[in-house]
Amino acid sequence: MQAKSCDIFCSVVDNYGDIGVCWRLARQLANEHGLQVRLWVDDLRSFGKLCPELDVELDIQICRGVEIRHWVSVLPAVEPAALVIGAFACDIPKPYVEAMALRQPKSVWLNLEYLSAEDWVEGCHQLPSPHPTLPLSKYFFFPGFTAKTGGLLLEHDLLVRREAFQSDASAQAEYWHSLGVPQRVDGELRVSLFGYENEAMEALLTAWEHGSHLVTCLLPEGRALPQVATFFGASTASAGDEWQRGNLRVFVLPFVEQEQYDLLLWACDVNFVRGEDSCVRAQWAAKPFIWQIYPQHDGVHLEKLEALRRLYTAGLPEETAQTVQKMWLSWNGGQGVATVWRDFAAQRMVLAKHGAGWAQRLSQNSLALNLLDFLRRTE
Ligand code: TRH
Repeated sequence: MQAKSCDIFCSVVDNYGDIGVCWRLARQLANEHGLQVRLWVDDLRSFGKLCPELDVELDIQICRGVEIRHWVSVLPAVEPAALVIGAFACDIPKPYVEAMALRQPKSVWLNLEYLSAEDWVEGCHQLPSPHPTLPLSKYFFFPGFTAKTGGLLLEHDLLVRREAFQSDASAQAEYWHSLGVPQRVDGELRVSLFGYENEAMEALLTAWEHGSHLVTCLLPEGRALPQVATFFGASTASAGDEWQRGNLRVFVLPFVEQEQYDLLLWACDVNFVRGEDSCVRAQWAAKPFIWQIYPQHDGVHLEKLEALRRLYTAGLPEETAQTVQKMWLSWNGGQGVATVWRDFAAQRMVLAKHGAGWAQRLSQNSLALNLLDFLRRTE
């Protein structure tokens, strides 16, 4: 039987989240579900950061079982796929959309939306939007955290691999060795720090410096790096740099290939994450995490932050839930990060246990399976 075809369109707006989600989805549909996937991306350089084997000069290439197309303004005339996914409301070229309507059977057209834990998502998931002139509907597909949403991206064996890694001390030791980071000492806390510029950064680093335990901070190269470098009085900084002040030491890591980033999240005790995709990966890692949400001008991001916080902390003791709330708020433009950090770190065992159950519950709702189910029902 001929494999079902799928076109994913990704326009890179900012950072790595858009391509991060699309690349993950493309690999999963191709490698776990046998679809013939073409991924159209307008910015191959950003993509190349997550997938170093990509040749950014090529307009067409196959990578990890996915056909990657450089999406330039005029699309070549191609047969549209059975399943067409426009990521994050990107504009799919008009001639291609017209061809989708003519296809027999017509293409099933989804707009993959940004992730949000807000209540309204359940009501909007899978709603159709009829095309104004063509006999074709676009459906809104909302990822999410509850059973009535489209679920989350999760590779079929991820939780098993994570558990194996987290219960294997020598695999972890080997991992730290591969990064050139010293092995753990008693009482030390390992923290990964992936974020944007942050007003609370200096206060947090100072709290770590003067804390009672050694904090080893693993910092991927990127937007948070200049602030951390300034804290240590360094005028330039890059992967491989190491700094220490008091009880804080920092190792600057290269931005690694997407699958390798999971290992960092699995190996650390606490993870600072941002945006969308790294936030989900931190939840699969089942370690306490602090989310720096992608900021929006009108402050609506704080409602999204609180929506996930509410869902995630349900079932935790009130004191722990409040600590998570204060920690997330202080890291997203609020105050008092130094004090809250001490409380947060003290609760980390409770949070780690909770995180494992939370990941297990979320894993019941797979975005890729939901997409395929929708395709079967709609075709
Ligand atoms: O890069 P981001 O800030 O992306 C953001 C968000 O997606 C936001 O919702 C969106 O509106 C905005 O872009 C335009 O954060 P995010 O979503 O966590 O994406 C980062 C990706 O980078 C993720 O797929 C993990 C990956 N990554 C690596 O591959 N290697 C690394 O070393 C690190 C640190 C991350």
